[in-house]
Amino acid sequence: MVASLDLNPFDLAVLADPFAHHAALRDAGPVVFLPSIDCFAMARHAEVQAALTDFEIYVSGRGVGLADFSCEEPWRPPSLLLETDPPVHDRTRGLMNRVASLASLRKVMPEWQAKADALVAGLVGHGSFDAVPALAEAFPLSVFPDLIGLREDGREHLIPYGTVAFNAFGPRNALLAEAMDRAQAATAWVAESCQRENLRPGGWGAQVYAAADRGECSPAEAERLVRSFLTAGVDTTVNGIGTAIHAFAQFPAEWHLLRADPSLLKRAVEETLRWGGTVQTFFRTTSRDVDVAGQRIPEGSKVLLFLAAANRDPRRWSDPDSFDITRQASGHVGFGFGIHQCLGQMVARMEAEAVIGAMIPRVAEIRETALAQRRLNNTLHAIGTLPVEFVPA
Ligand code: 4MI
Repeated sequence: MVASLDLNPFDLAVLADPFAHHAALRDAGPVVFLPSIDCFAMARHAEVQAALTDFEIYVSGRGVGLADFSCEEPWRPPSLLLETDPPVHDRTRGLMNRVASLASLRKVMPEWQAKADALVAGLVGHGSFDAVPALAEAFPLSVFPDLIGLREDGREHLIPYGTVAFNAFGPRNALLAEAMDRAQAATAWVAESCQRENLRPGGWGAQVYAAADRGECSPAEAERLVRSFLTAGVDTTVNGIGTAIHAFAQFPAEWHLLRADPSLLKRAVEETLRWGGTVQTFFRTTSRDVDVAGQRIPEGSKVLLFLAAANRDPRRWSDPDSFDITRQASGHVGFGFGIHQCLGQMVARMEAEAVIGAMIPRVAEIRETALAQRRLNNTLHAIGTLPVEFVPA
């Protein structure tokens, strides 16, 4: 018998403090049933990683949110990466891997670092400010749209669009309804921005259309693949960077350690990915009956994978709730695992390294001047405001 747990992961109180509920989820068993949403769930690192690895049983093509696309209408045409299984997934992913190359990122890194340096320099010693708009949003918005080659006007729509998309993986609750109401103009802007004529030559968007010209996908597929960049690439890094700054504000000893040894930067970024839990959860759907640790999950079940709980599973990590930049955090599932593992992970790491790297020589102390506030979201552990002061070095 699979243990049942009386917990609704999309209750506002749970979304406000998800980590408080993870131990109960992990301790209930390798698999638990959540009657509140009629889904199975896994929250231990070993089982989450195994499910993400087994893409044939735990499929994505029926949606990676609560809705089962085999019987419910998706809120938008499904992603050709995230919500698609092999063989189509492997073709689209291969094409996108070639576009989102490390070589093209290395080329822009000096420019990104200069932008981060200037942004941080302008915030140091100016008293209290909200690090969410001033840094966590400002930096990604200053580099990512240019990388894709988006038009200049309307880039402010990217964040509300992401908010809808990540809420839409959950139930049709008030969070989703409110995000939808706010994002009508954003949805139209994103749709237009994915069209070939609106993408600058040389950007990643134009390169997806170049792949279509070579016959690697159709023009209609190219349009939808560009949409993946716009959906996945902004809200995630905004909240990841916000969470990283918040982590260092809460753990000043780690900030001092990083300043004393900047060679820890990459390790520190990886630890923020493990500890932070920006992407809390994703679903899969079982393509057939499956036994997990002797417990049966029937075909067609939605399985909620708690990535953030896996990343703090004491069965896998020692002292998992402590933010420790010297630990070996690789092996976390913050970017997922297996064939769907984050396509943009190097972009995300490079953005975080640029911002934190800019802060290291300039910011002696990160002081929280008021309590940070969350922006509740069905998928993201999002930060709404982060009032801080950067004490100059
Ligand atoms: C993991 S976040 C994410 C990834 C991909 C897409 C959206 C969100 C997409 O639209 O392909």
